[in-house]
Amino acid sequence: MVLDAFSRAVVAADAKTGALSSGEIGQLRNFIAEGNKRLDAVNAIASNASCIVSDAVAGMICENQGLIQAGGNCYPNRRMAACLRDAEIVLRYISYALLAGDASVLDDRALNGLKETYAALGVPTSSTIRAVQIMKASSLAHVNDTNTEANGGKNFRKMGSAQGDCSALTAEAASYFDRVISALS
Ligand SMILES: CCC1=C(C)/C(=C/C2=NC(=C\c3[nH]c(/C=C4\NC(=O)[C@H](C)[C@H]4CC)c(C)c3CCC(=O)O)/C(CCC(=O)O)=C2C)NC1=O
Repeated sequence: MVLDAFSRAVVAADAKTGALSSGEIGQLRNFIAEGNKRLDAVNAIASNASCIVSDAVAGMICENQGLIQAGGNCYPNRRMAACLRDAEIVLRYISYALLAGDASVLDDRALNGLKETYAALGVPTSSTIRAVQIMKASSLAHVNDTNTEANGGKNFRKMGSAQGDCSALTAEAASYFDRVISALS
């Protein structure tokens, strides 16, 4: 079931057949108070998604060129396209989870069964994890506006979001990338 921070609180309260506690309401109040930050973070990932995805897959291949040679899992073009598509799917579901403040959409719609699918198709785990790690690094840089021209090259783009304490949101976003990595490991 796909949940968000609010429906998750309702399900938890219903499971105890009780009302929402003041602690739970306090967490939701914080979720609302920090809402604009969250939307900025989601936008930082969503509006740079094609750059984040292509950079990560290119980096993964650069480090392991056997992937695009005969016998490699990104060869021929059909598999290269499937790989780019999968990285885009994973990043999109991570952005949904960050919007909802809950990992269930990522778990249910993208990760459920993915490890088994990849094993059946011979998609290499270590390479997939490497691509997710690069997407994590560049996504968090965009969220925090710490990306640099040296790494961005001619596509360099600063979000220019208001500066503030984004440590909790950054940790939460990081946890969704880590969740993908542990689901595939
Ligand atoms: C909405 C959720 C959803 C997910 C998550 C999804 C994943 C997914 N990835 C697939 C294939 C694939 N996935 C890859 C990915 C890669 N190969 C590599 O070497 C890299 C490490 C990696 C990219 C980072 C490749 C190459 C295939 C095709 C494999 C093949 O057909 O031999 C397949 C098999 C069917 C197909 O080819 O379309 C599925 C179901 N599909 C979905 O509908």
